[in-house]
Amino acid sequence: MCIDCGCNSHPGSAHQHDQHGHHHDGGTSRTIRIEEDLLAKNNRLAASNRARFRAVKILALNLVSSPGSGKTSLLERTLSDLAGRITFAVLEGDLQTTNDADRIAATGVPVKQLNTGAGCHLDAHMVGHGVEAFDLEATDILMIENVGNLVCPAAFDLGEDHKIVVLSVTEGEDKPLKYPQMFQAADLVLINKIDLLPYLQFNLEQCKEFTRQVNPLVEIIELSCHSGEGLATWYDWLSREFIRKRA
Ligand SMILES: Nc1nc2c(ncn2[C@@H]2O[C@H](COP(=O)(O)OP(=O)(O)O)[C@@H](O)[C@H]2O)c(=O)[nH]1
Ligand SMILES: [Mg+2]
Repeated sequence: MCIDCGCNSHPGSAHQHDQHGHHHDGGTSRTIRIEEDLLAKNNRLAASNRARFRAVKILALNLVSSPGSGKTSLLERTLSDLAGRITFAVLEGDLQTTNDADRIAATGVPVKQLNTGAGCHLDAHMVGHGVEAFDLEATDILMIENVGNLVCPAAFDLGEDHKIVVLSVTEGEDKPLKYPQMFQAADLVLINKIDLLPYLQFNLEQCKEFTRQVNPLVEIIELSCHSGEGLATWYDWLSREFIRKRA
């Protein structure tokens, strides 16, 4: 934990607190050391999660985004539409409440809420314990909905196969440029809420261009959880990655 602000994030030696409105004076080698230890510990636990998921051939996906981009909506749609074809388990990360877990439970899929209190991201330790609630042998895909923000979850490996950014069209097309670490860490970007495009000034092509500027290899799927447009492409991606993992 950072001894200055009590935040569990800010890994690495390039320690900046700008997003919290304060800064370090450069003499905080102890802070940096603690963070390095924390990250190293997280990476060890993530490797252990990954080995566990590999042993039972689970595809593990880490959904990251700003709050409200539609992560839980996407899960609700996906779990219902693919029911009977793919077996899911879901970990729900939020600071407080079991609201999202309750929404997922309504689909009949096993779910566990992880409340981080003041923490701005899930870590590998929480995920390792969280999955103890599930029958992993009977699970095909583990969905992890991370805490909503485009900063901290980028740096914390949970043992997932892929990070997936959900970006909604109401957030503005420049977010990949403003939060490049998150978009660089992702293998897939889902641009959600395209049903709202007629009402917005959102430049979809420019958003995709900005995304590829920071991550040339990333895949991009445009969709709407409400209208259902684009969901078939997302399901194809899921099936492809699941088959790949099983092989
Ligand atoms: N118009 C529209 N609204 C959506 C779509 N997906 C989600 N929403 C709405 O966006 C809000 C936040 O969704 P939620 O799934 O809770 O976002 P999360 O915080 O990322 O989990 C809710 O009011 C949803 O109904 C979509 O495709 N189109
Ligand atoms: Mg949610």
